[in-house]
Amino acid sequence: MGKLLGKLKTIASDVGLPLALISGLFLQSCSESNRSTAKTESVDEDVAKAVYVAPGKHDELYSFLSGGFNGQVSVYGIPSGRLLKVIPVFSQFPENGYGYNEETRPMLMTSHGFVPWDDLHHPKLSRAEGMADGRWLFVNGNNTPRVARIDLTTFETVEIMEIPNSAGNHCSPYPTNNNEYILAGTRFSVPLDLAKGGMGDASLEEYKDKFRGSISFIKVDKDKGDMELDFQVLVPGFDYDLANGGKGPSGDWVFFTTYNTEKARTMKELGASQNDKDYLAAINWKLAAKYAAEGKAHEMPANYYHNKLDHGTHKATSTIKKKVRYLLPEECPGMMYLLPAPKSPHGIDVDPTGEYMVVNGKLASTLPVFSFSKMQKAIEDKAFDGEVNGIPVFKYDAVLYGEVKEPGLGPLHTEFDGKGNAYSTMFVSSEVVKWNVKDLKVLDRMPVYYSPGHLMIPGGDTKEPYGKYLVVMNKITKDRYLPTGPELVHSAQLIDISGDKMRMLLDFPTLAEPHYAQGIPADKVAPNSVKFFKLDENTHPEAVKKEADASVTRQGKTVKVNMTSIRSHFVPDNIEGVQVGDTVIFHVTNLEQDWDVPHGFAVMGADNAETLIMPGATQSLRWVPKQAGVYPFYCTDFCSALHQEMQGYIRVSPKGSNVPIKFSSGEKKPVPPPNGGPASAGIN
Ligand SMILES: [Cu+2]
Repeated sequence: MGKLLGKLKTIASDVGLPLALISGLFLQSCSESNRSTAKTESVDEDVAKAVYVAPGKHDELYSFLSGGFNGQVSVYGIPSGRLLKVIPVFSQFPENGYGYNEETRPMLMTSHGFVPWDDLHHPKLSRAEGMADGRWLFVNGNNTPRVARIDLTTFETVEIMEIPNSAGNHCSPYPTNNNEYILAGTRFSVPLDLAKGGMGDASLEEYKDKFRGSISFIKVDKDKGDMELDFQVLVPGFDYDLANGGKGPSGDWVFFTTYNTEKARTMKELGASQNDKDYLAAINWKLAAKYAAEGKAHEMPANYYHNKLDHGTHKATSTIKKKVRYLLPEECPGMMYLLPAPKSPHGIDVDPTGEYMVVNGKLASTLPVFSFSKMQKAIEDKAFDGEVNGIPVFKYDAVLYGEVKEPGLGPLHTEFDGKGNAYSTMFVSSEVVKWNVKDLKVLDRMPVYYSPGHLMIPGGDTKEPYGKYLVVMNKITKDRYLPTGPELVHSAQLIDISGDKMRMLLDFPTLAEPHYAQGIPADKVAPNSVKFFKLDENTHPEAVKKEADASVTRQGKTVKVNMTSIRSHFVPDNIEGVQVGDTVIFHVTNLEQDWDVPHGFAVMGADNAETLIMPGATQSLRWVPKQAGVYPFYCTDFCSALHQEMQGYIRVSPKGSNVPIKFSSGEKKPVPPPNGGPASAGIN
């Protein structure tokens, strides 16, 4: 390692650190084959037992991995690494019709129109007293700035809020210890037009004067989880990377890493790596909230969407917000400070005691650990080294607890095991490094495959980590799996951290590119799982609660089909009177009151995805037939032995024809028993 670091430093002094980073990757790929052999030897044979979850048994923990560019969250069982669910958040999802059907399309509305994609980076579990409570999962949309809430009783996205005055909502979403606020910071600074609202038009040459960042304070309803953008803090025009909340003594504070304090606007790769130190920004969120409540906040015009899924109707509605309040740090003394932090920091992680703030500088050779109590003292002593936009900058030594020396190359992110140890990912040297928070000594290293970004210890960002496992999310998987063309699957690795030395347990492939993850013991989530929606609580205006009430009605050029589904038929299943160019809306209510019996609905030629209707719910599919004919529709989700028979026909006649609306579904009579078994009631 010393040799590699020396090599990197030599290159770094000649050609600049960003190039050194790339060189680091090169060195890594050169030594891949050696590394692979060494690693195989160090995996002990009985690790299989540690991850084996027998058929019929459940995993110990849930883990929620961000999907990165697929806009989804994937849920894996730990320790098995089994994929349990994919939750679409910012992406349309053909599997269940999310973002395609009429009920969920409003979820993806933004001030830019319908945006059915995003780059989802960081999941964060809701909290009670600084501990994950398993109620909700908050996630960010990095590209079109949004924050979403997933309800963990249904594993559905129930709320999405667009964030105004933000571009690249990367530094997001971080809950305070009782979800008082979810904090969301901008990645890119942009010119803000405070008079007209939103992004202004400015020359890029004016970056240094006109561009600003924003940190959004989103209030969360204690009982229902509903979000509301309370106010923003307009911060200097840097780039904001990650955030983390304090705990215990530092519980009133949130910390944000910044890069590009140079305010470079071009070739940022080089331009944003000139300063020896960037900043860790510290905001006292309680004081900010107090300032906002006491009238220090200004108001500016805004235009952003807030989309919510109603529990009873299972329908989303969009509200457009036209104002946002903001605070200026220069007007709010004591609210915000800057700590000098080595070059381009990524992760900021506060240890379980709330005293130590670890900053992972991607281009730094040491890992600085700041002290919260020293920071408090430095405020008292006014140990400042100038200011930026009226925000005091601390003297480095006044707030530094110490540095971990030669931790590895390219430190990215740190989590804690609750036993006084920290674990950091080293992107360039592809390893996880364990070190002691008190004496800052490196205790152990584990090579991983390859280029790890974030790692996750379940509860590792809370005040009491569940320090048994560590999941590391790797960016590159060369040679770990069967090749699949130019692109290989991304990968997570599960490491046992219960002993003194780390033990590699398992590789498991992941969907898209996970950035961060959260983990929680299964017993905090599983008991609250919804098994089906109660039909009598379904308040969807188009719901049909019994087959006798099914109907087909025409209103002008729209034909509304209010249909039911139950194993193994639709009512009605014969429909006539539709014409080419009509808009047909199928409102399908699933009458089942049983766990795990959704029915799907798809019709030939529809340019939309199917919709998958959960038991007790109503979902709607819009279809515009373009040619005359008789079109089959059917259930897409296997539901019973007679699933193939769960189908119907809809007749489409030429425009202007005089075929009247007609619908039926036959009469009930016994279904002939298979092999002479007992008959059951059915329809033919
Ligand atoms: Cu079915």
